Parts: sequence; C-alpha cells; structure tokens
Amino acid sequence: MQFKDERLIPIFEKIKNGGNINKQEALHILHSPFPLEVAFMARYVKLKKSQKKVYYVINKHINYTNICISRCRFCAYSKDAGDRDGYTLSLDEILKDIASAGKRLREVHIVGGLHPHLRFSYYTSMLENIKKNFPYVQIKAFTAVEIAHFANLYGMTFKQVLEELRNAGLDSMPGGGAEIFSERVRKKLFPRKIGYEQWSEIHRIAHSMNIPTNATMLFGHIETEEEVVEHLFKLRDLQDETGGFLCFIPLPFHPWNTIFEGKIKKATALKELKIIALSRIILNNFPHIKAYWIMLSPQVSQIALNFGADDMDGTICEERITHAAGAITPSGLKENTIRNLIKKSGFVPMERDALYHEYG
Ligand code: V47
Ligand code: SF4
Repeated sequence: MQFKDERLIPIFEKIKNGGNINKQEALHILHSPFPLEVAFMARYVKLKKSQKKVYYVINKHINYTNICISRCRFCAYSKDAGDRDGYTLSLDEILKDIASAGKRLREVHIVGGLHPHLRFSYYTSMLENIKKNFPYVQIKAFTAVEIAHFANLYGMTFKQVLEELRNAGLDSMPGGGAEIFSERVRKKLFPRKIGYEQWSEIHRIAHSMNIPTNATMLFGHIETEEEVVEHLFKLRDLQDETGGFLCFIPLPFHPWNTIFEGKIKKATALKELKIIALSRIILNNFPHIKAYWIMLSPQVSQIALNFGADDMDGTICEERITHAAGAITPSGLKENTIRNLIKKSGFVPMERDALYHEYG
C-alpha cells in the first residue's frame, strides 16, 4: 500500500507489528484526509482476526419496559412511571414474543429502562422461564446500568445480582449504558446514570465469573474527539486486564424526538465509518467490532465491513430504542437479506450464537 497520508506510515508499521497506537495517532486517524487509507489499515486488523468471515445471529430484541428513572437527555424511548405511553411486558407477553421467532432463534437480547417498582423475581423468573421453554436460546441480558439499578433497589452487591441472574439463566451481557466515559458529558446528558467507575467494576465482576460482555460508545452528540479516544483507550486497558469482552459496538446518536432534535444532526456516514475503523485499530484486543445496522443503516453497515467491522448483529425482529429516536431503518431483517449484504461486500457470512460459536 502506497500511503498518500505519510503520517499513516508509522501508524501502519505499529499495527502490522501488533503494537498499540497512542492518543495522538488515534486523533490523526480521525483527521486523516484519506479515509480509504484508514479503512485499509482497519481492514488489515479485521482480516488478521476473523479472515473474511462476517458474523450474524438469528436473534430477537426484547425491551421489557420503557419506564425509567434515569431519563437520560439523549433518550427518546424512556417514560416516567404513570405516563400513559409507558409499558411493561408481562412474562406471558415475553414468552409469546420469543415463541413467535421460531426454533432457529439462537439469542435473545433483553434490555429495558430502570423501573422503580418491579420485583427482582420479575427478572429472575423471566430468565428461568425463557430457559425452560426455549432451551436452545442463549440469553444476553441487562446492561451494567440495570445491574447497578437492581443492586440499589434490592439492597444487593453487584456480584450477588449477577450470581442470581446467572443461576436463573443469564449467558452474557450487552454493552449498553457505557455512553461516553467522560464525567463532563455525563453531568450534562445522563447525570443519574452510573459512570465509568461503576460500569467497569460491573463488567470486571462479570468477566471474573466467566460471563462475557460487550461494550458500546454513544457518539455524535456533544462529545469531543479526545473523549472518543479516551473512551476507546479505557476499554482497551480494561480488556487487557480481564479479556472478557466479546464485541465493541459504536452507536451513532439519533437526535429525533429528543431535546437535541433540530440542534444536532446525526453523524455523517463518513464519520460513522471512521469511528468503526478507529475502534478496530485501537481495540486490537477485542475479538469483534459490530456494525449495528439498526443505527448505521444496512447500506452503511455493508461499507463498514470494509472499515474493520466483522459482525452485523442479527435479525432483531423488532427494535424500539433507536426507532423512538427517529431511526428510519427497518425494525428487523430476514436472515437471507443479512447473508446477501455480507456476500455482496465480498465477505463470507458466518452464523453465530451469543457466544460466537460458529454454525458454518
Ligand atoms: O445504552 C439511547 C443508546 C443503547 C439513543 O451489546 C441511543 O450487542 C442512539 O447498547 N440514539 C442501547 N443511541 C443499545 C445497545 C446495544 C445495541 C445493539 C447491540 C448491543 C450489544 C448493544 O442505545 C443505550 C444508549 O447508548 N441510545 N438513546 C439515541 N437517541
Ligand atoms: Fe433509561 Fe436507558 Fe433511556 Fe437512559 S438510555 S433513559 S437508562 S432507557
């Protein structure tokens, strides 16, 4: 590769030698006037990790309640208790929903708002009943934010909460609630939500119990580029320490139906792609980078595969959080559509489960 951006040459040397880039180099990657050269470097890392494979899962998202005491300022999904648009799914509704997805379902992704009144048994019996009725399904559920909420509400330690949930059937945890690890932004956008200290403590405990987890980053709001880089470096250090992360998912902020509608525009596709590439390059110790098509669009996700992503999430069926914030993407995709998106980008579709076992 003949780099037109000469500042990328020493960066690529480091990447090829398996080294870690520094913060200045990370910022240069975001500023480089040659994004296709950045894509080339990220693709190099991707090919070394997962060759030409791109993973997807037959899954279903379940958002059990939109009632939430956190009311983050970027969230269009949550409601206050007592609001007439608030809802909480019953166990029966959840089980029917899962049954409707058919026997090839491999993963349920369960997250919800921080509900002030539900009993802990609502969550444990949800997991137990899912396992009992659908033993072939793996359960990826509850962000670190929900775990912290359960610990507060029910007077338990993080570890006790995780133990009870694991005994009830929890297989892995999603990466949400990380937002951006900046106290400055947290105070402005999500002051009632846990910050990096507690988020990382909960993931550390989960990893020590062999519960694998994911990590996310919400970008394209009021964060600075330095805060993006800082977030990624914190995750790289945490993964060096525990090794328990499976996948990183960058989430572009959707401003519609939030206080930022008309004030902040959604990130451009180019910015989304640069963030995917930067993530792949910095997080060289994460096995997977996800192009979350619900937020990126199927088309941008397809291009993201050439910017270092190696996972397309899955069929999803019905998504509520991003669609409340104005997403115009479909709410679910057929398996064949995902496979074709992957093939048409020149990659090999690989069905997986929540733990990345392959079903070639
Ligand atoms: O934590 C909320 C984000 C997250 C908005 O682990 C918004 O595999 C954009 O974490 N615009 C939940 N984003 C989604 C999530 C996730 C999704 C897919 C896969 C996985 C995984 C995790 O959604 C929240 C928050 O960061 N969010 N509001 C919004 N207006
Ligand atoms: Fe609640 Fe999650 Fe929305 Fe924040 S992002 S208000 S924690 S549902």
